Amino acid sequence: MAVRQTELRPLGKSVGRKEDPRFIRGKGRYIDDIVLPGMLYMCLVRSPYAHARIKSIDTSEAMQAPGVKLVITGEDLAAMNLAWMPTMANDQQMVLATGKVLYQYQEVAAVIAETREQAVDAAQLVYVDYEPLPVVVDPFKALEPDAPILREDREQKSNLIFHWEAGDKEATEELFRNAPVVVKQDVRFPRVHPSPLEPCGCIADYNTATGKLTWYVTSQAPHAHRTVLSLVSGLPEHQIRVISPDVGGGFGNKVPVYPGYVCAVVASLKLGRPVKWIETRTENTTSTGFARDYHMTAEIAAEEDGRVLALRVKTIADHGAFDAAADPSKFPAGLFSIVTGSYDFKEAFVEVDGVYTNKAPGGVAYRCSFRVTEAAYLIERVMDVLARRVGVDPAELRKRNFIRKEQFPYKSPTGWTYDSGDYEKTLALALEKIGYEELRKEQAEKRARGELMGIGISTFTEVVGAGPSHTFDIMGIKMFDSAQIRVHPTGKVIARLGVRHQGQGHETTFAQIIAQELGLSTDDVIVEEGDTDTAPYGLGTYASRSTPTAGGAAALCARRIREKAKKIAAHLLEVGEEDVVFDGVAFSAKGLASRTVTMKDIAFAAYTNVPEGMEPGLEATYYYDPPNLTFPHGAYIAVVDIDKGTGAVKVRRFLAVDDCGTVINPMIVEGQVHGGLTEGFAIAFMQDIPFDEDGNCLATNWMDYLVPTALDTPKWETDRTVTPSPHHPIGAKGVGESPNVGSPAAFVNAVVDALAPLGVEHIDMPIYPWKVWKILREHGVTE
Ligand code: MCN
Ligand code: CUN
Repeated sequence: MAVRQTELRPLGKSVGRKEDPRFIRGKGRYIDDIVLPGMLYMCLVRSPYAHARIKSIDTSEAMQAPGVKLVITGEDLAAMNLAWMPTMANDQQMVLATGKVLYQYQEVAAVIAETREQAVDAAQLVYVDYEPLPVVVDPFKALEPDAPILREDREQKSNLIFHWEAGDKEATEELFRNAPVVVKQDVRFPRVHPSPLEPCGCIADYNTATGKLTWYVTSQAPHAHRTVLSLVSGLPEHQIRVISPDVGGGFGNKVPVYPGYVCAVVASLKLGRPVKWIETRTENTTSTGFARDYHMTAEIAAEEDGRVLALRVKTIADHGAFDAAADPSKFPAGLFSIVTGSYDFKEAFVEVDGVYTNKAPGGVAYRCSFRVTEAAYLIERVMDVLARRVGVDPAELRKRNFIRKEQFPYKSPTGWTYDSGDYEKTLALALEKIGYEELRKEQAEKRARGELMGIGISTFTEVVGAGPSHTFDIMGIKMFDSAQIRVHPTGKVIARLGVRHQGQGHETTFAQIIAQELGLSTDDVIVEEGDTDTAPYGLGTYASRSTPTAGGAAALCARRIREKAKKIAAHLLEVGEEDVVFDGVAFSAKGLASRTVTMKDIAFAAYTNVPEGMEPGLEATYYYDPPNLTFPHGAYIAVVDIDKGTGAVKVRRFLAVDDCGTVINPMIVEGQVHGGLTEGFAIAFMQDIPFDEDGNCLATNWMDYLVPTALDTPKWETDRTVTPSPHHPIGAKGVGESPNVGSPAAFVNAVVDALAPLGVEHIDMPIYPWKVWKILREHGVTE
């Protein structure tokens, strides 16, 4: 149950969410709630073809339509040198198509009118003459020598974007040559989409008198967006104010800069009026940052008893028409090389080839921690393949191979330094709590009766919290984060952070950290994010980085305030600074517990009665560059029953034991886990964005692209272990993505386990009932 916001020492307590009253009462302020005087609306014209030459565009009829103020084409943007924009992955992307289109639903023209309806109607009157070109949908075919080269703007000899590798190839091969056991498995992580309830959108408001552009935008990274917009448009950065209001779910979808944003800005600059653009669901699903689409092959070399020696992974990554993946610059495949997971491999070698195809760009989104989701799914799936091959129980096999507690900080064969972990403890708790042995007995009895029951385990390791800035940057912008705290004379606090939450509860959890450090309650602290004119510079909220980075900044910033507070306390208590002690609630004179002052007394004195020579006021800013990433982990167990008649899989139980170090708010962490598990469940069983041969997108709305309802969703059981991060100021690790990273493998492992008696070794996601039904019939199983 939630704890009151007025409690002191709130860290680690389930304080009720400060943001909820406004959301529950419909008082949230999302982009589409904002209506400015004189505002115009924009609608985009999109390509029906996946690959086609643009012969001509006729905008004359649209220009004549009622209410229309402006129609923009790629040629218009080219005249302003804005037809292309840089992507976060060192590629460039068309804002509006010039010459040709490269994917279905690509942006071709923008129509701006007095009302949304007028803009939508007039967009139908933009006539584009296309000459269809051969389409490349399959990334393997895209790499064949006779494949058409898609990107004429780059000097490409093939559709390969990058080849990237990690680990020691020679040493890995050597271990494979002599290994008693080798298993190999092809694993596909389908193309999926974060699909937040609120699609993307913005309002660009250019003031012709002041030259200032206010840009309201659904943004997970407002400061980074401001810098990029300044660099692309040439507008001075202090004349751009980015406001990311309440965000109705991000899940990575709101990290990139989209063509619609740029068009709205151009339109406002040209017309001197505010221009609003809000996507439809179909536009969101078909054209904005998709996720995954990894075709992976993993091989494990092991001893007869299942102890692992080496891992070899080859991956084809389908990036679509532009490489717009939001990865740190030095990591074109994100942090995928964490693929050795929780296991003590001696060597590993990982290769990823990024490929262009005629699909929408994107690549990293949907609770992914920069491709860790793919990595965790792969290793957890293949560990099960190995377990089956060597005939060892999958829980036992994992225990045999875990990196042991004493090995931390652990250096992985692909170069990561894991900060801390206790994998055995977490798995032991999960096995105990779910009643693993009992379940295996039940399964044996059911198998004897011909019933299909499966148990799936995933003991994943996550890696979150980029910085440190020496290794991580996005487009050259170093990855650290920030907090600024101002204590008012009455002891009330406003804190501003460089990140931007989208539902994660920062207004509560970061208030808890600050209140804890200052001897206040959560109620005393307002946390504000998302306005670049007021918040200190930060890189934003994604990759579960907020707690590891801005959370650290908040704690250290509060400690900076406490340092000054201590000096003022000494002055008020009339003792030396070294004689002042802080017990989490009040400051007192050593040995004189009756003489105390609180932060409220100190705050008032900071503005009215500071010691001589001291600067008045009580505020601080802290830019925190973490020394390392944090490595949360978890042990997840799924129990499924399969209906032989329909192929339907019922998830009977699901237990998630997470370890994200020190927990700031257990209720919020549990909520994060529930949400992420529901997404992992959807990915495992119902989500996919397929294309036909002509590049037509076959999942364009929520009738085809499924989002689970409360009725579909299993009941989640959760628990936790706590292994603090040794380098984080309060020992916390991120958690937002863990459940999505860790759960798909548990679901799939459970289904494969249920079908193992039939000789099934792997099924690719999504596991639709028809897929299972087909497998059952192929193996002669009837009702
Ligand atoms: N927390 C905590 N104790 C910890 C770790 C985290 O109490 N040891 C709290 C944090 O303080 C924060 C929340 O849990 O309130 C999530 O924290 P963190 O793991 O740091 O992740 P971020 O805040 O950086 O959120 C990003 C993460 C990502 S990348 C996606 S995608 C995602 C997710 O969060 N998108 C979400 N959860 C989401 N939840 C909602 N409601 N909406 C989204 O769009
Ligand atoms: Cu990759 S989805 Mo989250 O990092 O915003």
